Order: sequence, then C-alpha cells, then structure tokens
Amino acid sequence: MRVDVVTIFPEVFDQVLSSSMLGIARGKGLLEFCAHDLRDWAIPGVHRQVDDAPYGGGPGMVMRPEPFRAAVRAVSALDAREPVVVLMTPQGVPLTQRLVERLATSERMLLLCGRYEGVDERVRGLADIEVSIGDYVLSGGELPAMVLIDAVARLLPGVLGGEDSTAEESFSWGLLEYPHYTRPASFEGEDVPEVLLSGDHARIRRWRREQAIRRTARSRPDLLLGADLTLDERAIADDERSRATSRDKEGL
Ligand code: 6GU
Repeated sequence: MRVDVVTIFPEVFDQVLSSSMLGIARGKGLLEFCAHDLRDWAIPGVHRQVDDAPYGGGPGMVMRPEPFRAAVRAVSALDAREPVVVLMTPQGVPLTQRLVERLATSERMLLLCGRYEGVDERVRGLADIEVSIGDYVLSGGELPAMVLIDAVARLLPGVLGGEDSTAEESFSWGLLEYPHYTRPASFEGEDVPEVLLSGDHARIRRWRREQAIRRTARSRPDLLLGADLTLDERAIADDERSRATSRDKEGL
C-alpha cells in the first residue's frame, strides 16, 4: 500500500513511521509512505500562507481550500493508483476496526491533515471520507493520521508475523480482548490462572471467551449490543453487569 500525507508538519511523521512495525513494513516494501508539506502549494507570497481569518468573524484561523486542492491534484498524480482521500477531522466518522479493515484493502490512501480552528468547508469536497479518532479535540490531524496508518499497516499481508495474530484480538470478536499472561507463573502474589497451565485447549478457549465477555461488560457495555453472543454468554454478560452495579451501589 502507498500512503501519502499532506500536512504543514511533514517532519513529525519521520520518527513514528521509521520505528517498529511501521519501519519494518516499509523496509519490506509492503508500505510506501510519503509526507508532503502543504506549504509547497501555499498562496503565493512571502508568508507561504495556507490559512486565513474566518468569514463571519470568530476566533482563530481557517485553512484555505486552494492549497489542499492543488496538493491533492499534484500528490495524486505521483502514482498511477487512485488514492482513497481521507480528511482527518473531529467532525468525521469514528475510526473503528471495521473501517480500518476496509481501508486496508485499498492500494493507496491520501490523508489530509487540518490544523487551527479547522479547514474551509470546501476542503471536504476533496475527500472520499472524513475520519475522526474519537470524541475529543486535538490540535491537528497529524496524530490521528499516524493512528490510522498504524492501524491499517498492521493488517497488510506480511507485516505482522502470523496472520492469525490479528484474528483473535480486541474487536475482531466484537469484544475486548481476554487477559494475557506469560512467565513468571507467580508474580508478587498474583498467580497465572490455573486453566492456562492445564493444557486443555477447549477449556482455555472457553475461559478466554468468558473473560472477554466479562471485560467488555465491565468496560464497554455498549459493544455488547453488536456482539454475537449465545444465550449462555448473554447470561455471563448480565452477571458481570449486575456485579458492576452492586459495586457502584457500594461506592467502589
Ligand atoms: Cl481526525 N482531528 C482533530 N484535530 N482532532 C481530533 C480528530 C481529528 N479525531 C479526534 N479528535
């Protein structure tokens, strides 16, 4: 996959995209990445301006549409593949694992990062999709773009060791992940659950599933609405919810 980013801070991507899994993915040629400085397409003039005061008044600055328009044209033309153009904005649709999976099937993405109070409404017309990474406001789209690239890149075939390592993880069941343990078997009085040492794979699978359901019921009950649970599993979820409720009543 090829990923291009248009930003006024292209240098902030260097470290993150050269390290760890992303660096390896690039080394293997599975991920091509290029950050472009929006100011290369700034309004002509000494200040290389990309923003301006909002019509109608109000605080802050708004990013002008022309530099983004020119950048999308020029960067798109760098490769024959047509990119999915993504505008990173708190007004976008929430980034979910399902959306990540969909984006991971594309050959090319072009990410647009806004800054300041926001981007001119006409920038939105350049994007195929607008994406937010959560219900909080960040000062720019750069960190969200890195989040998106990381989430997508780890799904590309060949990036992670075993293809299976992403199949059982958080959200792929529509649930949070079950607890993981490694050595030592006993750590400061906390023991690894006996079932994991039993070698009984059917029992281990059942235990993990139950733990995933209990965790989800505790931390993210909203996810249970969309999860595919058996009646017995629904009962486990309800049990965990009622425990949580009685803990709340006890003020814990
Ligand atoms: Cl994509 N951008 C900004 N500026 N803030 C955000 C966001 C994006 N997603 C959540 N908060």
